[in-house]
Amino acid sequence: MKTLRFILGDQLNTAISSLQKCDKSHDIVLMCEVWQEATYVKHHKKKLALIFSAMRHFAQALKQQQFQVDYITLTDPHNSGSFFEELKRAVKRHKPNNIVVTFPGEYRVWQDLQTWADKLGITVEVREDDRFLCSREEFAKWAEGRKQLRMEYFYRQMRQKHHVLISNGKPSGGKWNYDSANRKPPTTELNIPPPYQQQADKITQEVIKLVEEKFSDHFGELEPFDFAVTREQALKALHYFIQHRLRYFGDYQDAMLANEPWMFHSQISCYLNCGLLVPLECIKAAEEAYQQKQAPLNAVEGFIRQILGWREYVRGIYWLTMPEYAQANFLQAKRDLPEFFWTGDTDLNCLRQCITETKQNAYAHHIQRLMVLGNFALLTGIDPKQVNEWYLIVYADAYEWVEMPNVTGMILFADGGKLASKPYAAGGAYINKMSNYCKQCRYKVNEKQGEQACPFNYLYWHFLSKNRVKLAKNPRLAMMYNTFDKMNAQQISAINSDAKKFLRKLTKH
Ligand code: FAD
Ligand code: DLZ
Ligand code: SF4
Repeated sequence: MKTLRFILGDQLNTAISSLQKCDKSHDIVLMCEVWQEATYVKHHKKKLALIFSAMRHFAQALKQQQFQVDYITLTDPHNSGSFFEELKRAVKRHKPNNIVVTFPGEYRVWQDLQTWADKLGITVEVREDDRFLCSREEFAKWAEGRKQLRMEYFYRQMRQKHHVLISNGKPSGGKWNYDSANRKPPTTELNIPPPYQQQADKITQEVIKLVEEKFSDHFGELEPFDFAVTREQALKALHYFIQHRLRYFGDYQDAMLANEPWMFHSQISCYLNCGLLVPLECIKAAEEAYQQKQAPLNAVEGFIRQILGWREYVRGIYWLTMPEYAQANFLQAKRDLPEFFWTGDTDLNCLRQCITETKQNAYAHHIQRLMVLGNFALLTGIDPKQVNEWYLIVYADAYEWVEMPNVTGMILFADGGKLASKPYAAGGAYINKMSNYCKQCRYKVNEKQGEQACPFNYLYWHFLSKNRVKLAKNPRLAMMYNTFDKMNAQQISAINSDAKKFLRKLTKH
């Protein structure tokens, strides 16, 4: 019996289900760099370098463990450019009895995969994606019959199931969620440790050259490239975070400072999402730090909630709602994405800062993605398809299963409230409170009207007013609509005229 085990580029872990019970003397592990995956959107150059380098290092590690690996590079003259065609060629070469693959991360690959068995005339066994703690079936069962799906209740169930931060059957410290303790504004005196950096070895240098040559028209800066590319390095990055940053993760989770792209965040999403790390080891490492009194509960719970709660929850929502989710546009947003999302060339300093860092690092932390970039896309009514594509391109951790619920559900409220109970809309005051961006901006955050006024201020009220029919019934927005209704005619007319002027210019960009 000979099995062909197909490992996709985001399944880079020897514990992955498709490698279980591998017969090293007969089975072949297939991995392939394919043009279709590298270009279905024009991924950030750093993301391409990360995936190709991590794939090549993983193949090398498998070979060292005596797996028989068939690795197809992008420049292999026979490379056909797609998963299916490469699989077909591999079947011809190896004549396996069957194929084993782990369930893929994206719907488009799943659709394709379902045709492989018939087209090849060979059994394709699809195994559970064990890079996650909650299976699609388990999530669907949890969601069944619920009027509303809310992350908080899902998260509590996951805490109990995996016995994380639970003592005597109760949540550690007495509360499930310490989010309210995690909103400290930043100060410039913060002593933020430098990020984890990994020097590029020979394999990575080759990949950097490849990306430079073949993908020069893709978004973003390729160098300096200092990502971890092996499991050992990714574990080092995780432990570096636990040791140096976790203790302040909670306090400054929502804070933003110019030229401090990482603040106290972990930078592990790109490793988790390509399989170099698995969620439970990250959660357990943080829990251990709490038990050893190396980090306070608000930090540890906050970090664990992101992985055990949000990460699993958004994946659950994705598989529960696809393919319809990809079409969602509850607010009928239609505006084209402004050109400056690609260049950073805008005089709104908060946007310029976040886009420039995104270009440099293929990274922005959560609040930058949510409350600056996302908030702007929401308030200006940008087409969800274009916003989704942008987020999928620009971040090294972006795969549709995680990117889409965050964009369609969390920032754009395009799913009508399936994922979030209200739109995350905010005026300039929020950005000013949580960052130092406004100090360097040509706009004045405290001004509400006119040429100098911060655009977020009037865009916020314009958004609420424009979408009144769809949003006014939301109890969490009642207070804001009350405030709006107390404004006088002059104020409302100024909001409309400033917003219209700004939006007209934005469209012309
Ligand atoms: P930390 O802040 O240190 O958090 C720890 C971990 O928690 C992350 O590594 C990540 O795995 C997980 N996590 C945190 N928030 C979320 C979330 N909302 N959804 C899922 N996982 C979460 N995350 C991605 O991994 N890929 C994406 O493509 C992606 N797109 C996003 C788009 C938008 C509009 C928004 C608002 C958020 C998006 N996120 C995405 C979630 C989050 O911003 C990133 O996971 C986080 O910024 C990664 O940086 P970090 O590893 O330093 O995270
Ligand atoms: C993201 C990515 C890229 C850029 N390239 C490849 C590749 O060449 N070969 C591969 O196996 N996987 C790649 N990936 C990851 C896949 O896109 C990912 O496995 C699917 O999106 C399913 O989640
Ligand atoms: Fe952004 Fe407004 Fe602050 Fe300028 S003033 S940085 S546009 S929030």
